[in-house]
Amino acid sequence: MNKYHLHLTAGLLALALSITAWAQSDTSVEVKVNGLVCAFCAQGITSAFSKEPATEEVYVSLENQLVAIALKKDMDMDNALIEKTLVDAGYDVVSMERTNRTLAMIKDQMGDHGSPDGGHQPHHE
Ligand SMILES: [Cu+2]
Repeated sequence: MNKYHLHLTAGLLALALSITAWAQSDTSVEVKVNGLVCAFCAQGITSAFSKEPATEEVYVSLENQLVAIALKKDMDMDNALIEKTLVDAGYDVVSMERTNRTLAMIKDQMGDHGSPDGGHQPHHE
């Protein structure tokens, strides 16, 4: 009887934990952009998003033309605001995806080996 009760408690706890995880807001927003060329692009985008209160961390992959924004816990950022920030900075938004992946997971998947050097075109005024 005692043993059975323990198992039931563990089961309920697992269920409660999975519901909590499901109810959580998105972890990151991954945005594919056009026009990312050099490290200055990455810096500009990083600082633009760093001004937003919901931003935890920003990761820019030049190789993959990807901007990933990690959101603070229980905070969110409008898709429209993300798009506007990028468009205002001079980049086109190709696609936007909300995921539960952390920036570390995204970085791992990108397999970026440092930022590409040279080839810096004068696209900044
Ligand atoms: Cu640039």
